[in-house]
Amino acid sequence: MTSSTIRAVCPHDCPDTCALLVTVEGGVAVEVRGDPAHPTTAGALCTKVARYPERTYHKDRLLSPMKRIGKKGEGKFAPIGWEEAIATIAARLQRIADPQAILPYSYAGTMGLVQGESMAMRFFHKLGASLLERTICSTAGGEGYKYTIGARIGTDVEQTEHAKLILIWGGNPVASNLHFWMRAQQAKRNGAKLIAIDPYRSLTAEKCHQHIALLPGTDAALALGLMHVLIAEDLVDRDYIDRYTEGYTQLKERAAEWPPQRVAVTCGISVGEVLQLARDYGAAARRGEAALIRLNYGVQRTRGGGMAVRNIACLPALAGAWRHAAGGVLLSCSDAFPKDRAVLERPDLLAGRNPRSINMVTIGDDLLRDASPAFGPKIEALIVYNANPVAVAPESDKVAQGFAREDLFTVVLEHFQTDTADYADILLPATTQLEHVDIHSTYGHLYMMANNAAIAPLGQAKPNTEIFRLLAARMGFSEPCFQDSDDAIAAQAFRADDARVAGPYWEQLKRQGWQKLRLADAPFVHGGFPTASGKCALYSQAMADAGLDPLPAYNAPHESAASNPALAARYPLAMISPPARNFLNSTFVNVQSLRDTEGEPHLDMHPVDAAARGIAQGELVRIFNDRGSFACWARVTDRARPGLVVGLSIWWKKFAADGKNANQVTSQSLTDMGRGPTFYDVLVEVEKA
Ligand SMILES: Nc1nc2c(c(=O)[nH]1)N[C@H]1C(S)=C(S)[C@@H](COP(=O)(O)OP(=O)(O)OC[C@H]3O[C@@H](n4cnc5c(=O)[nH]c(N)nc54)[C@H](O)[C@@H]3O)O[C@H]1N2
Ligand SMILES: Nc1nc2c(c(=O)[nH]1)N[C@H]1C(S)=C(S)[C@@H](COP(=O)(O)OP(=O)(O)OC[C@H]3O[C@@H](n4cnc5c(=O)[nH]c(N)nc54)[C@H](O)[C@@H]3O)O[C@H]1N2
Ligand code: SF4
Ligand SMILES: [Mo]
Repeated sequence: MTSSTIRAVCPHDCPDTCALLVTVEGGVAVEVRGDPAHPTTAGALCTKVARYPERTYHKDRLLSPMKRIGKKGEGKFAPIGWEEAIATIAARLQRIADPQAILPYSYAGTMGLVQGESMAMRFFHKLGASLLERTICSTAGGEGYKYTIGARIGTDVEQTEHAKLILIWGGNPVASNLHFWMRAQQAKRNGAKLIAIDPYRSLTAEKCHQHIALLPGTDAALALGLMHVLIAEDLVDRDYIDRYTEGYTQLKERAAEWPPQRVAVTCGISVGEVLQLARDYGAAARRGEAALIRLNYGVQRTRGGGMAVRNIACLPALAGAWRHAAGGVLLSCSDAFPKDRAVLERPDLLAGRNPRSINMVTIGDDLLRDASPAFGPKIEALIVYNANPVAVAPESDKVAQGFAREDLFTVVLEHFQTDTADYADILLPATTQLEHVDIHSTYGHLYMMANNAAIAPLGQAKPNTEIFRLLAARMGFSEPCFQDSDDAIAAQAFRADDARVAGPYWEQLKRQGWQKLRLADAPFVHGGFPTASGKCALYSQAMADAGLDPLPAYNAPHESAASNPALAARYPLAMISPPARNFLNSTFVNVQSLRDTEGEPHLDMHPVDAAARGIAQGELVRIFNDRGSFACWARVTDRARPGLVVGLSIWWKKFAADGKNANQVTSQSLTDMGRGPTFYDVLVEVEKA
């Protein structure tokens, strides 16, 4: 049998974007390995993607277009042909008078620039459909970071092992950023100190030298406390501040309002923890050692998440940590890639029209809204791809009610019959990464990545691009861009005239698999921040212009004992639902071997909180608030600090005893910046089920 090795890329929403080597025998993908030659992948994959063939050849893969034959949500379908599927969708969309009543709903099921928002957005732009604000993950922190630094650019992950102090702030890299964690462990072996800042003793926090378990949503206050101590104890780098920052005088006044005592009370930690953290951080930078902050998305899923990231991003400039290539901060490096959105998505096809935007976080409310002058037309058609909103969007009861509307026409492009697919009128089989071409930028390393198709599409599955090409043709869209092949789109994804790319890249990238962007080793050794002033904005005029506090501040959670005592009297426990190690958001939940490892849906709670409610280890409990309830199995453990419960996520509802998951109780309230979700800003009560 002929055997070949194909260069591919992990498509998932993970900062690591691994380079894959796919072994194909007789047209079948038999093994997926990490490329040992790719510096950040280093030959290692996480357990999830090592199982990619198991997912691809899963017995439940959708292999034919289908139409609904049962009630919405029931999940009963009958196969139809592609011709009937495309004709039905086109006819239905053409009957909708105002195209703004049509809404795409997509996120990062694949991070590929081709199978993500290329042909799909061309189609929706030409149609004049509502725009989707793709806010469900990273916009709060992204905006906060940009106010301070100017763009989502940070420390190169390949420098990690040279750091001497690493703050892992709001992230659990053992589960969700494995290849950074491998390097952080190398740094540890080289003598670095690792400190986790996380309300929960995660798999990562337990392996760090120190764990600071602050209350959820209080990171902005901790950062203010660190500024206070750095300034009071003269641990700041005045030369760096003078040259490369703006607003230090105003910042000093603001930081003076946050002495360690106040910070300790706000964050629910000790004064000693605040002092020690500031001294560790300032002293490392002062000694000329690299102090690195791996800032992650755990800090930005509460109301004040934007400000928290903005504040934390000020710290390296204050301490002069950017002077070292391994110092500074890494949240996301996605702006390092010169993506050509104008070519990929063709917003010019709007031709002067200015459709409304719908925030994907509030899809629950928005699906239930009637037409009004403020809102525009009622949503009549929803086309979902690369996303599973019925499982992942907040306040899930409302989301499910919206999807169940009889007058809503729903199309879902999927690999599997997810909780969302159950509500489709037309369900279309999409190809996986092994079956299509793509090109990737990343948010955790600095390589352009090429994905070659390893195998032919299974059954009748088609790439997202091909499905939108067929729809465009059926609807008579005649612009040449609707005929671009996936290969042609990939070749246009990055701006070849940008110095970081330096010329046509695609043919070579396809053969090599990966290619590092041309960038300096350290981004801000000599300032050069991509802000309006070129300086790190300790005071931000852009924030003042946007009606925000221009200085670092603390925006308390929507729901916490301190910010809403009346609510906390009824629902005294804070709940967070961060990613489970064996799933990727809701992807892989249906892969049996991974579900077996993850076990049943569970809720971690502190022994004191469990005892107060008569709850014993392993008992079924009900978690509830005014928005809804869900059931899972209690794990009594001091991993969760008292007053906090933790339900690792995101489970498919259909695999749970009561058909529900953690998003039953999460809220549609938004963050202070970026209109992002507040998944970890939730008060609940727990009782025996
Ligand atoms: N295995 C796996 N990997 C994933 C994912 C997955 O589902 N599974 N999801 C992917 C996606 S979409 C994303 S966005 C990234 C997310 O990547 P990260 O942002 O690194 O997310 P987590 O790994 O869950 O780490 C979040 C940590 O923040 C903590 N946390 C919660 N609230 C707060 C808070 O208020 N302050 C602080 N300091 N910490 C808090 C949680 O307890 C958790 O340990 O991971 C990606 N990688
Ligand atoms: N409670 C709670 N809720 C959360 C979070 C949390 O921490 N707690 N995290 C939030 C975050 S950070 C995020 S990013 C979102 C993630 O939410 P989503 O982006 O919706 O992520 P997934 O749940 O992984 O669903 C992606 C779907 O896309 C499908 N897919 C993958 N590749 C393709 C393809 O090529 N074509 C098509 N048509 N489909 C494909 C997969 O099969 C999968 O079902 O969830 C959010 N929801
Ligand atoms: S999910 Fe992340 S760690 Fe796992 S293979 Fe994909 S990119 Fe690598
Ligand atoms: Mo995410």
